[in-house]
Amino acid sequence: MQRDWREDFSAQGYVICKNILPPDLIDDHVKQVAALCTRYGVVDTASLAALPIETDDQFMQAMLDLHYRNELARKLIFNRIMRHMLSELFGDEPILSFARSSLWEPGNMRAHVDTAFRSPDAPYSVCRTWCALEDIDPESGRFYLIPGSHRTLVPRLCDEVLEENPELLALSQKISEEPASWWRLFARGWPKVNAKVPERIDGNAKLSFDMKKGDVIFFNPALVHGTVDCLNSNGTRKVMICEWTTRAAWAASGFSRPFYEENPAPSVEEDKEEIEPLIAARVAVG
Ligand SMILES: O=C(O)CCC(=O)C(=O)O
Ligand SMILES: [Fe+2]
Repeated sequence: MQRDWREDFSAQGYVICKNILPPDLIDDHVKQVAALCTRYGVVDTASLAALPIETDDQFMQAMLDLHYRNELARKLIFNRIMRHMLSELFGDEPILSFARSSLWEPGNMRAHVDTAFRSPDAPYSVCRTWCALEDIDPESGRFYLIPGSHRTLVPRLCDEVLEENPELLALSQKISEEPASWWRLFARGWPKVNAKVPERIDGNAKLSFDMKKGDVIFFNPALVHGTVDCLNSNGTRKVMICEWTTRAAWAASGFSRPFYEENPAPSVEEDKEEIEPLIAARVAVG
């Protein structure tokens, strides 16, 4: 029998699902993203880097809004396979925390974690998807991750941060009677954990992937990841990044803005027969 992809996700912290986003939808979405970029005068890496900080903030807000509100973008984001896998991971309907696309942004991102003191399990329920919107040119800076680091390195760094910061330790001890404490612990503790990451990783353990248009990496944001240095700053790098959670986790987070979910939500049971064979055929077991 084929291994359950959820076991891989749990042990390695990620799973790659090949070819799940339809190319025609991707093309239409990329056109809309390109039109938005043009409106802000962003036509390549250099013009993106040259945006004044206030314009850059407005540009980012407009980019997030496009993903929240545009029907076409939502069709792409709320892909049935993607939703089904997230439902299975969370044991609950996924909602979108945010999504954004970029066309040029060279990764050049040092090793980091996107979260600490949180996981894909309830009550935190957090997962990210890194979606290739084109065949990614290796020279543009591939995404890499360190398999298993969410289980090995990162819990150790979290323990160190608790030891070094008694106020965070006190927060962590309050979580069982005061569930909202996890959000405070995350907000204050994550930057401290993150600061330790680059010096503590084994650079040889970085694993990067040949990502083709429509492929998606699902990853635990507590897994160490980053981007390989970009060698060609004239190339494109078309990527959509989404963060997912659940309604319950969102409510606990104290975020004031509304969250986004597809409506009506298909039932997981209804989807099961049709979608599970599609997932089994597409998951690349690493
Ligand atoms: O752009 C990249 O490849 C890095 C993305 C990243 O760090 C993330 O999705 O959390
Ligand atoms: Fe990240």
